[in-house]
Amino acid sequence: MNKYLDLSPEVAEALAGGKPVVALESTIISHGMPYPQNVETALLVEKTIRDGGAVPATIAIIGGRLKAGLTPAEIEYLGKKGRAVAKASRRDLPVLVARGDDGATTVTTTMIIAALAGIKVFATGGIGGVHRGAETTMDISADLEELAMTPVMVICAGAKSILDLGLTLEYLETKGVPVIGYGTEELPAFYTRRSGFKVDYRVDTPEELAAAFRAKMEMGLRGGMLVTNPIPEEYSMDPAVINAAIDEAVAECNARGIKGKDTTPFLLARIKDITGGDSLSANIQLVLSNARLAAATAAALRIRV
Ligand code: PSU
Ligand code: MN
Repeated sequence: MNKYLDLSPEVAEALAGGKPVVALESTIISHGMPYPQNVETALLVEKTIRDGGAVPATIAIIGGRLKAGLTPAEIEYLGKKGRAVAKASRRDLPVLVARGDDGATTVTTTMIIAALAGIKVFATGGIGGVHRGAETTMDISADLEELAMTPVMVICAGAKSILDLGLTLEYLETKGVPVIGYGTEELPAFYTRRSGFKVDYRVDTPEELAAAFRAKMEMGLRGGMLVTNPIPEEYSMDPAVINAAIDEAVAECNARGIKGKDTTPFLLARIKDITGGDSLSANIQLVLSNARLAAATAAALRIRV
């Protein structure tokens, strides 16, 4: 095992016994939601995965150690510290680890640590992508490069239209990342089920997701797979309301000159404030829905289909 990696006893036992395991990220806890809803949601997501017959492995960097599987006290610690925890992407790992610091893992670093641990399925809310205006800012999330190179299936609810969804899909196509719609032909836009953009393939069962991912691995094709699972209808938001909030948040971000790694956390927090918390409850529900699908898919991946 990698000398920088610590598996919790529960995760170590599950992996050794070939039980299904689902990775979870921690930036969604520290930077993606306010305290205490972030901690409540993280624990509820873990419970949902256990109820689905899999073992949750929440991933973070604590005291310079790469952790797969956190205790409730560690989740509380990250949630309370919130945005004071470093948001750790690929480029941040060397210094954070060498210094013995804490880091909240993004989709990128959660994929890296999941792969080191041997975990194949990862559930989250939304991924990073190509930002609006990237043709001048060059702000493209490292999440897309990680999907191109690291063998983990990421189950999300699509991407928020804080991003340029069309360019994000073009980038993923160039990098050879399959974009699958779960039960849909259309890329979901996180808070809403529709975006106007098509996914590469529609898949309707966890078994089909597992079979496609297994085929990719067995052919030796580098990289992961992106599964986009639309928010359950009953929790989806009014597109006019959410898109107005997103446009306002993006305009404010540009006006304030916010850049780099601060952009996404700023936008997420502003959208939540502008929508008066409605977006937070939609966010929580879509993460739970992704956790259910991930547990079923991790289970299907163990069985030959
Ligand atoms: N998008 C969301 N919610 C999130 C994130 C993105 O809708 O919580 C977080 C994830 O951790 C993702 C990261 O990997 O932000 C992307 O940050 P950036 O855009 O700086 O790459
Ligand atoms: Mn960026």
